[in-house]
Amino acid sequence: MPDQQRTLVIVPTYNELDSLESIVHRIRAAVPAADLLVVDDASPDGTGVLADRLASVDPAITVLHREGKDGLGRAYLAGFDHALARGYTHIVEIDADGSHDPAELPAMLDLARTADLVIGSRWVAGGAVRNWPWLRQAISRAGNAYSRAVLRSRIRDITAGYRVFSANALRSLHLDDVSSQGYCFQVELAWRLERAGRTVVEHPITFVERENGQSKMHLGIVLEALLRVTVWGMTGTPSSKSVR
Ligand SMILES: Nc1nc2c(ncn2[C@@H]2O[C@H](COP(=O)(O)OP(=O)(O)O)[C@@H](O)[C@H]2O)c(=O)[nH]1
Ligand SMILES: [Mg+2]
Repeated sequence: MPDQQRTLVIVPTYNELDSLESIVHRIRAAVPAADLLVVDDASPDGTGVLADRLASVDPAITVLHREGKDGLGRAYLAGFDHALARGYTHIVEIDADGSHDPAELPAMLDLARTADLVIGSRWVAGGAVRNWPWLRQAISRAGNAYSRAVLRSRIRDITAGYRVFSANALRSLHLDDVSSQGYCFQVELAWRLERAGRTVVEHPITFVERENGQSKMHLGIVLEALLRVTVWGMTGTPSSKSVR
């Protein structure tokens, strides 16, 4: 990792008790100079308690406890506020369930030296998915194809949740205006940056389906994305006015 980068890796959690310790150790091993923020939404299974225990023995780890389950987008927005207030230059999004291999992070952070957003992408050459149910693959492929067409985007994996943002790019977005709550949040941020002429690059990854715990994906999340993307495509908003 380049010396001038100060990186915060944000790990959102909701009921990830059986995954958290492993992913935290893998992240720390892959990017030892990076700090790590767990954003837990009061997981009933005690994930937040485990996160506190991990933080108590590693000063690089901090835990943000939120009052209850409030969606992935809002968890990340809280994490971004934390990162930007503390002067990090690069902010990483990564799932807690092991689907995103932290070993890709040095390469992604290297790309982030000259990009505003680096997406760990399943749907570019060299990218892949492993053990993902066909329905999830179909939703992802269809969602990306629809977004590309309706939003006139060039991004192949605009819903991906494995990312590096430059702090400058996040600052340029008016994060208070971000309306999406669920996974559509990922589409909104990437599209706003792309429309503003920011550099968005995709780095091929192999996405591996979780071995422990349950997915939080549900029909409402898909419908939110479908509705919002359709409206954005028709109205042209969220407008580039929202990006400095
Ligand atoms: N803090 C928080 N994390 C969430 C929430 N919803 C999902 N996550 C986390 O977001 C990541 C991706 O969720 P996951 O259920 O694996 O989604 P999938 O990979 O699309 O099936 C995991 O680390 C989850 O624990 C939420 O409402 N709050
Ligand atoms: Mg998952």
